[in-house]
Amino acid sequence: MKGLCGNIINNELEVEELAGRIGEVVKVHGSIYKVRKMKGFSFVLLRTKREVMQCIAEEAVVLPVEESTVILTAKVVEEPRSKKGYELHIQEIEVLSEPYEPSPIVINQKLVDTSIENMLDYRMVTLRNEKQRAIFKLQEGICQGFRRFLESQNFTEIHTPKLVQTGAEGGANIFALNYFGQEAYLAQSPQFYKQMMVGVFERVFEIGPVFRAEKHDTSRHLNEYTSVDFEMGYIHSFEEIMEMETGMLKFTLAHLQEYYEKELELLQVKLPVIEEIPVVTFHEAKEMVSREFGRPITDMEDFEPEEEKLLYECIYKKTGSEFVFVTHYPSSKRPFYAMETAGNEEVTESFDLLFRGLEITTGGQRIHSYEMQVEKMRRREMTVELFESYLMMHKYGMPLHGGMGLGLERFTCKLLGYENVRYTTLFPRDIHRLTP
Ligand code: AMO
Repeated sequence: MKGLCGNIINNELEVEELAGRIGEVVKVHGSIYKVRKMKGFSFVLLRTKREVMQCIAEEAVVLPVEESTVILTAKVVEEPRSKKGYELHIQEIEVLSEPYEPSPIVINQKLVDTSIENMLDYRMVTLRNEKQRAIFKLQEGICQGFRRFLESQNFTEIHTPKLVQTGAEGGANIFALNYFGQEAYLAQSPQFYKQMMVGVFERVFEIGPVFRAEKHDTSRHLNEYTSVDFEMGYIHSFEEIMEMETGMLKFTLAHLQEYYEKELELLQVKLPVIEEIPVVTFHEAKEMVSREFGRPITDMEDFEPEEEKLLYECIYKKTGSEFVFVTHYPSSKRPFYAMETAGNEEVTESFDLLFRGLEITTGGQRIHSYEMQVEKMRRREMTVELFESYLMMHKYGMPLHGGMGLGLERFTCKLLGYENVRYTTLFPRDIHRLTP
């Protein structure tokens, strides 16, 4: 143990430091992931923070059971056949802790071969599987990319309340709760607060939990998800938000390529290439899908999930892009804060971003004028008084502004090629699940 001010907390080495230690005897800690007994020796896989290390133990070494946590004393031996160019020859094993009983689910094969329900019931152990945990290491990389990009664009990171008095997004999917005898809700999004903070910092972002009481069991809805939100002032049009998001995605994909190669390789992820993201209006998109696939348009106000997939097919065929911006959504389908298009109140200065056939982002320009906002709320027969504190920012002056919200689990899901957002959620909350 070094002194309290030292920058390391134990004597063991990090895996990254081992390459420069060929021939030395070192100490490393980790969990016994897998033991494979051979003739006269064993292969021992040691699970460390980010890597699974191959080690060799002679027959004389007493091996602890899998999932024991240990400190190995081992010699770093050059081994050209190993990916890392070396392997560890174990000399001694100090056992720090042992499991009470073995996991009922096999976690140390390439895949966790069980149903999604079982996988989630035993999430605390199935996440230890090398591939399962790589999903969330990549998710870290995605957030890191977003954050670094937004910081480079002078956005300030904020943290807004999740216990709120009014819903921001409308609709029935809001969780109500009793707040000391008063009705309160879990925030559906940081919408109101990120807008307020534009009046303070001009450019803000938040990566945090939001709550949606989704009553249906679908592969794309969670009841709690991580929303990546940004909001920026002094814009001229909502297209600037789309540009900023495009920049953020490009930066993040490059970030993953540079710093998360290990996980990309392990999960065999093919990153999409973004040159320019095609843009179509909602109206054009509806007609395109109807024309190309001979489908009658049944709902002129919204997309059906199937239509989003077909739109993706069309756009991909025409342009090679796996992303598409759909703009000018009908006013009736957008929340009350959305800015309507000048001269056409039926549509809004807003967009969705679809990636591989799934909506991953909603964004747009917001109403900044107090009169315009109050007038729109009245048109919608909303109780304006309930939104008094939200409206104060409009009343006391706001710049033209807009922003977007991206569902982290949905983006990760599509990026890694999964079909269900539960695979890319650490501990999903859905209508049937509140544990673990
Ligand atoms: P919206 O409600 O469209 O917009 O949500 C933004 C993005 O969040 C993701 N998302 C979900 N992910 C998982 N489970 C859910 N139940 C779920 N619901 C939504 C989607 C979606 O595109 N305030 C606006 C954003 C803005 O305009 O800035 C908002 O929340 O990826």
